[in-house]
Amino acid sequence: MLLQIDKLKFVGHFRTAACVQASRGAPKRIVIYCWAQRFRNTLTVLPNNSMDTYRNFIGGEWVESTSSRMVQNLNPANTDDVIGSVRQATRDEAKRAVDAAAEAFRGWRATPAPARGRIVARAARLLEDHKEELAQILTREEGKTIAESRGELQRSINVAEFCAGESRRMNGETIQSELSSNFAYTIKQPLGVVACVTPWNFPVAIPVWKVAPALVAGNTVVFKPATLTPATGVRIVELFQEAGIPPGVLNLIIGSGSEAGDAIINHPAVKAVSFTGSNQVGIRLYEEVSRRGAKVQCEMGGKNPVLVMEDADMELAVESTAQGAFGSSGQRCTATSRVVVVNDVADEFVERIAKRAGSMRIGAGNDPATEMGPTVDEDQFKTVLSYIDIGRDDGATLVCGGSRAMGDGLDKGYFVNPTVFDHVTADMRIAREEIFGPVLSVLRVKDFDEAMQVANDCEYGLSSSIFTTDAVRVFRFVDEIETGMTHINSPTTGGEAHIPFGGIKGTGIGDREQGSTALDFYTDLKVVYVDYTGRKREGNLY
Ligand code: UN1
Repeated sequence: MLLQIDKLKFVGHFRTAACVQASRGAPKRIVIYCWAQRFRNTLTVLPNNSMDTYRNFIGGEWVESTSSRMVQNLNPANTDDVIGSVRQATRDEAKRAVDAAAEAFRGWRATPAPARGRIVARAARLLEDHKEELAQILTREEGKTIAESRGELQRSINVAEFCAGESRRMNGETIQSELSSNFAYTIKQPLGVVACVTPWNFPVAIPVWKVAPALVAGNTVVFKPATLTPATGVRIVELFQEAGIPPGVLNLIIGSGSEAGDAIINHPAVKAVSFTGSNQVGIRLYEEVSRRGAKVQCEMGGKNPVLVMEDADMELAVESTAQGAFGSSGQRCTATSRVVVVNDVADEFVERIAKRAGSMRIGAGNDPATEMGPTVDEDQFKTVLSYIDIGRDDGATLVCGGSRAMGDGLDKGYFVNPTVFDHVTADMRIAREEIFGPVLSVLRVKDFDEAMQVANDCEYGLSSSIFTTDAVRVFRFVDEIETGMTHINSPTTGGEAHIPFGGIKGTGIGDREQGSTALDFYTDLKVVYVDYTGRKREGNLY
């Protein structure tokens, strides 16, 4: 990983080489600093034993955890590549982070929103300046392709820019009264300390789309990234620090959900928790946090259907479905996991999607030729393979994939072949449960009505898509599909920074994230009645 020299502090001086100390503490890297008459050059050398041990950021200080519980941060494309190690933060450290955030709240709340927004705008610039560096880290620790990582970085920059702009639009309403010389208005106020608990699959974009609006709204934040992706989490916080976030306003705790996470979400000073992750964790978190009256926003699983009608542009339907199902190795809550296709075109669709899946270039994400990277870790890898077994056992027809991907350079990573099952029925587990891997289920139906019924027969409601050229069907689909977001003739994945994101049914709890709704979750609405008659009220106002 290439480090920039301005991030490092020299501890010696000499013409050819210097030991440097990482600005955040213990010796970590050796930089050889070459100087010659005509040029200056910096090289970064990472000795084998010089892995990062990620630190927590509490009250403006980078502090090493005292915990003895360590986990390694591995490259899922090659587990010999140990990126760093994580000491799982203790309950006490988590509590200290919340206390620091609580202490910083008064000052941050009093900072005008546009001034808060300016810091977030600076963070957006820094994300842009470090886009390639962060994309490389993302690919190395999460596995997605470098093109996907760059896309995620761009989306994060867009979100930060959008939120910075929102700081100048924290407007309320002025409302006419039933009484003369009276009116009412509303103001948006910050909540206090909020916790942002984020998953590994979008380890830059999701933290940014939670932390940026939380800060703009005037809250102080404790951010807990997934322990599988600590390096990106640390880098994001470093950039916000560099952007000028005051001490205590943004804190980082890297640790397990059961210990550090539990301590954060149950701390009485935490007024709101924004969570993205599995239903299993999200529902438990919701029960606990809402019980003590704090706000909760959960963005959870998906089982997103694509409908393919007989009048679809087949090439477009196949390409878009492959993109949605196998992009990010299917590890997106908006990934396509079901195709509901009418019988007339089912054979053709299955043949073409299987061919496309079989031709995908699988490999390490940092190879620009790679189309699909690995699954994120051993657990996820095993889960995906076990769902493939379940599909087979339940009687679905395996059309392609269905196994670990083997071959040159793949044996040290968690690669799964893109998999397509045909003749899946709505009662099968692979049609109902979120797999979070490159596994696509094809469900055949007789017509549009049956397609709608099958598509909606699902506990989740995040995203969906239809491929048709019939405008009547498009609008019936939009009307009837039970998902929070839907796409016409395009993949189920993706979203834009200035557009609300989220699902219904079992997918989402609480306000929508991003876009015009981004600040709703992070603010309380106060209503102010103003009476400027100067007299005792005569009329009846109930
Ligand atoms: C996207 O697919 O556009 O965890 C982003 C997830 C979602 C974010 C996905 N909350 O996959």
